[in-house]
Amino acid sequence: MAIAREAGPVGSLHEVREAGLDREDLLTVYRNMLVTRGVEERGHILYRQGKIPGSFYTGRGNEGASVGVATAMSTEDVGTPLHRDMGVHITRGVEPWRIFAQYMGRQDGPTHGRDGNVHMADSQLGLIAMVSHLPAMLPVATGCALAFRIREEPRVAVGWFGEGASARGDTHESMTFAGTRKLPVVFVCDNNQWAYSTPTHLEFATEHVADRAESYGFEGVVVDGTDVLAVYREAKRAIDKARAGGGPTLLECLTLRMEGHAVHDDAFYVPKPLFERWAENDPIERFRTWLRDNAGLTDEEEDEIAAGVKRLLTSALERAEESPQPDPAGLTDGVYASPEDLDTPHHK
Ligand SMILES: Cc1ncc(C[n+]2csc(CCOP(=O)(O)OP(=O)(O)O)c2C)c(N)n1
Ligand SMILES: [Mg+2]
Repeated sequence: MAIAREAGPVGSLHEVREAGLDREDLLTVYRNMLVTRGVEERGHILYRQGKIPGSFYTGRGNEGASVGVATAMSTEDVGTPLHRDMGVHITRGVEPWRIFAQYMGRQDGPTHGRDGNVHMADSQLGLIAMVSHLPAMLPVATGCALAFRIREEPRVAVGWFGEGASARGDTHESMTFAGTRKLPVVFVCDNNQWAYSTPTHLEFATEHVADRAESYGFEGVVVDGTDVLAVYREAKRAIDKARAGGGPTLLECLTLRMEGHAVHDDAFYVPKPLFERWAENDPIERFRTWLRDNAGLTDEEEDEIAAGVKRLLTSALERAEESPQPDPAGLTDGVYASPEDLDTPHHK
């Protein structure tokens, strides 16, 4: 039996306005979702053209969850998005040409060619780059929240993790620590029902990952991750609560990973009917229909937005292709912190 609160869908435009989004914001959310998918689709083509070294990951099916949470964050908040969360980078303002440059290991990617694929983030935009070890970014997000508390800054940290990574000790340690200190952190679980080829019933024995929150002393919420507005509403509540001193929330966004773990994996182990069922809940299609039914989205507006996204991505690809390979002479630049970098302001 579920312990976490199971959040319902968002109904009317009125309800969305109450949650803080006007019509212009809604169109921006829609556009960000299209850009997110477009970046990954074009990235896939680059991969097939042999232009991307290493592997290639996408978050297809997770656009509503990633864009929804990032839309609820304030500029001064920080986040640690993972490999399914391209929508966070896009919503925070990372320009697509820099993402393509990153994919291809070029100088103008956020890591300047030092790391590959989605191991990137722009710290100027409040994002901290992921490392492979999952969920190693949860202690980092929790540490950010502790720093905000010590410095008395009204900021919130958002830490993402997959449902598979919820089995690791770092998840437990982060949540115990954040719960006991009531830190301003929101834990977002991208529950896409698979951890590589392992299904959820072999990952955890509760109904929801968010059911665990109560035992850490904070609220757990499960939301349909294909409903961008419901995700936004729940993320906003959790972030506002954390900022006001109410402590952490564990927000679980339920989706299905609509592709293989990465490009090398054809996901033969996922039952076909499951894909067919979740394809009917495509987050972009779902939101497009909602906008038409509830916010008067017209054919002209839709065409204009789609054409704008197409132009953006085409010019982004051209610009990224012009970005040079990094100079081998500077291989270790920016890889190791200097003593000055480590001398953070609150230690002075
Ligand atoms: C500590 C650790 N063990 C194993 C891996 C290899 N690995 C990378 S992704 C992945 C599956 C993770 O599943 P989940 O947390 O559900 O995230 P998803 O990929 O489904 O978004 C595994 C096992 C890793 N990166 N880190
Ligand atoms: Mg998973």
